[in-house]
Amino acid sequence: MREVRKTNCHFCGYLCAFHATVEDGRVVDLEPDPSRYPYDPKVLAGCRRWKMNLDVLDGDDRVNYPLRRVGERGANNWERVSWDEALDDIAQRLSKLRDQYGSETLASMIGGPHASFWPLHRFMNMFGSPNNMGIGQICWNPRIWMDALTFGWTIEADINDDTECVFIWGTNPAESDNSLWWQSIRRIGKSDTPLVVIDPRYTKTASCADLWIAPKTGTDCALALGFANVIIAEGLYDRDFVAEWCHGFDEFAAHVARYTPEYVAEFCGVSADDVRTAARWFGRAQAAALVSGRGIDQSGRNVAPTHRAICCLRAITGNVDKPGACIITEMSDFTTEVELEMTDEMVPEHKARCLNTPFTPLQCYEGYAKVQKVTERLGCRLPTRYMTSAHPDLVLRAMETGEPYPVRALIVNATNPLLTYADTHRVFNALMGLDLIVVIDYYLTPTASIADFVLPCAGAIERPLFQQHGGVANIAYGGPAAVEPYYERRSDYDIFRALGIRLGQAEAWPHETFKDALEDVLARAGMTWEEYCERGMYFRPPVPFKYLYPDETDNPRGFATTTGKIELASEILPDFGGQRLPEPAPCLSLCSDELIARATACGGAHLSMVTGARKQPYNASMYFNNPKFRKSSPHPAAEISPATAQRLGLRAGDTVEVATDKGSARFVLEVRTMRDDMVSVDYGWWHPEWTPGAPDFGGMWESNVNCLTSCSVATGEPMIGTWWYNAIDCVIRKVDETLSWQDDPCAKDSASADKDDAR
Ligand SMILES: Nc1nc2c(c(=O)[nH]1)N[C@H]1C(S)=C(S)[C@@H](COP(=O)(O)OP(=O)(O)OC[C@H]3O[C@@H](n4cnc5c(=O)[nH]c(N)nc54)[C@H](O)[C@@H]3O)O[C@H]1N2
Ligand SMILES: Nc1nc2c(c(=O)[nH]1)N[C@H]1C(S)=C(S)[C@@H](COP(=O)(O)OP(=O)(O)OC[C@H]3O[C@@H](n4cnc5c(=O)[nH]c(N)nc54)[C@H](O)[C@@H]3O)O[C@H]1N2
Ligand code: SF4
Ligand SMILES: [Mo]
Repeated sequence: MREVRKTNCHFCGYLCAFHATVEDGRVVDLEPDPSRYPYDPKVLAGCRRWKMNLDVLDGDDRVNYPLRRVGERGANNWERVSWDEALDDIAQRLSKLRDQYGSETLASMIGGPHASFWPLHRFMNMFGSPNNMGIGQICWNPRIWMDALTFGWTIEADINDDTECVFIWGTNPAESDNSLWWQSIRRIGKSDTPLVVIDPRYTKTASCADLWIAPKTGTDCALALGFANVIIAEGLYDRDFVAEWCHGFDEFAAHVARYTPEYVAEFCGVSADDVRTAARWFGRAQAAALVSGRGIDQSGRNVAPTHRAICCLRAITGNVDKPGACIITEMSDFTTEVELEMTDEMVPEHKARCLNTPFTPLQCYEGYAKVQKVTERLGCRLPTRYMTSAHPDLVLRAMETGEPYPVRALIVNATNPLLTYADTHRVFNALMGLDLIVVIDYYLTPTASIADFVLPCAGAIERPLFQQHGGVANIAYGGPAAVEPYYERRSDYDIFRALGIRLGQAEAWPHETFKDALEDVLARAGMTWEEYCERGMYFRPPVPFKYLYPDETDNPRGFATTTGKIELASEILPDFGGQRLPEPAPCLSLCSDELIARATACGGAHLSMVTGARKQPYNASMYFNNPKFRKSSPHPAAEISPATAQRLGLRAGDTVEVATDKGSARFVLEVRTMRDDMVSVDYGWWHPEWTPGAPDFGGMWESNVNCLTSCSVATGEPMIGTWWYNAIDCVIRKVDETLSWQDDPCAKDSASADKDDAR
């Protein structure tokens, strides 16, 4: 029987809607669905991924059955087991480890927003472990924390016809965002509205800008304070808004007085005139929007001060909760993330085992509780598990040393930490020493190859999708599964429910299926599952100027901060060891004098490094199994400017080694317009076509930039623990070697072909 069903693509966070033609439970065709959000022919025409859906759905490299390790860890010997056998065995081993070491002996790891993570978080809460690690500290939390502490809640940029100036700061949506949003930036670039792009690399986004400012990496805080200096000195700030709604203006003005355009020009390596021009555009606009990204989020110690400085820039110009600038979001009408994860059910003794205390006083349960008291005045609560997620440095130490208690088991859900977490050598060694590793994934990734169990996950098309912004905005999108999971794959929800029930959590899992659970989530908002699937989303746009709403005494309700105003001078950050007023911090040095001397002695250089700048068609460590992509983008690159290439006698196509004291990796040199004092290095590269496991682990040691990075809590941001993926020093030098990437990716080796049967 042939039937057309609704479904979605999930090869990026945009979740485009599709029509799947289904025959006997199998998808035989997939076409864009123009009737549902977020259909746009331009997006689909520019997207190279969606046509992979059919191949991926039944790809011969997918893991289709639960696998249990046989023999040495990482030896790539597996036995196929039934779900009952796998889950019973995992539950039994977890119970035993819990009896022996306590429930905190179980840790978890997540990655980017590939799956709904609340089922894992619920499982961890019920199990009684605070040790969930993730990408929070370096991808989402810093901005959410600083917005919440400055404005009382988080904000979203609101770019529309009212917008008179746009700053795009440390983000390159041309490569990182397939969506309509990038199209809207492109339109701004073509219009009279001034567009400023702040990025040390001349990106495709920068090429649309009226002004490209290329600061030294990691100096953005000073640049933001420089903009504020000009805006205040030239009287371009919003006097009425500041007088009524900002706390600590005089203190802030005195603080930025020293950040003159000339001082900032020197500090950031930019032109003083450009600082003035950009500041004037921002200050004079009736509504100015600013969007920031990874360039700022992954700058270690600078992350909090830079976000704070940006918050202050918005506030002094009155660009908060204003159409065309940014809008303070609202909590979701549907059941919020914080309720779904059920952190309130975790007993205090278990929360007290959180390793972050006292290392990261904001990113921990105590810090969370203090902030909650403040934001709750206007009814808002952040998702607990993301905002308290455990610091990898501390959990790895507990794995390595048993201090302050042994962490012996790990669940890895939708992430490939051997490629994407900092300090690969350390992660690898810590994981190799564990008693139990369970990986839930589609593929035998390098990380899966060292697991005890690999559990096959159902993907988009095989499971319902409900993407929400961690419960900090009133939006969710997605749709239904078109088919039952192929083979024996299961959704993440089903896996955690089944495991939870085996470990005495039955009461926490009343809904038999993910769809039933989501139906209940939506019921709160008065929407049926059918309506949601019909529309492809739930959305209620936030209204502006909410601080003017009357409170119970008929006065304007203000902002959910300690002072009820936007805090230019923060009254709460010092409680967490933070600064009242934002000040830049020095960047991370990971190179010893000996390393630098060795590199320069053979013609190399000591440069600042940024890692992982987004590029199509890949995503982190994904899609390297697509032969077409590999043909068009065949090798991992290290990019330097033409002047630097000339200075070092390097040419495009040369093999270079990039190193820090942590380790080294090799890349193919590319030359592009960017600052002369830096190198930009790709991340995520491995060979899915190679035999998994030892000795090569999918080729992950060759060009893995995370062999060079560090997650040290001591050198990270002191309140949140954000480590550095950008603005790290490194050395680069030419090596005479051909890299494995020149091999044909379609030529699967025979060893891996043999293993296909087991999957
Ligand atoms: N040096 C450096 N490191 C970085 C970054 C950087 O810029 N530089 N960026 C950081 C950032 S921002 C992020 S978000 C992370 C990304 O890090 P990860 O999320 O670890 O990276 P991915 O390669 O996207 O890994 C996703 C894995 O999940 C699997 N997967 C996909 N969907 C699902 C699903 O629905 N369920 C399950 N169970 N598995 C699924 C995929 O097959 C893949 O193996 O990397 C971080 N690490
Ligand atoms: N193709 C593709 N798309 C992706 C992903 C992917 O892996 N591949 N990953 C997804 C994920 S997990 C995320 S978090 C988003 C990230 O999305 P974005 O935040 O847009 O990340 P990038 O595109 O890398 O842009 C970051 C920019 O910051 C610049 N930068 C680096 N250091 C500094 C600095 O010190 N100051 C300033 N001002 N700029 C700096 C870099 O040169 C780079 O151009 O992308 C998502 N989309
Ligand atoms: S834009 Fe993203 S969700 Fe849409 S089709 Fe492309 S990869 Fe899929
Ligand atoms: Mo991310």
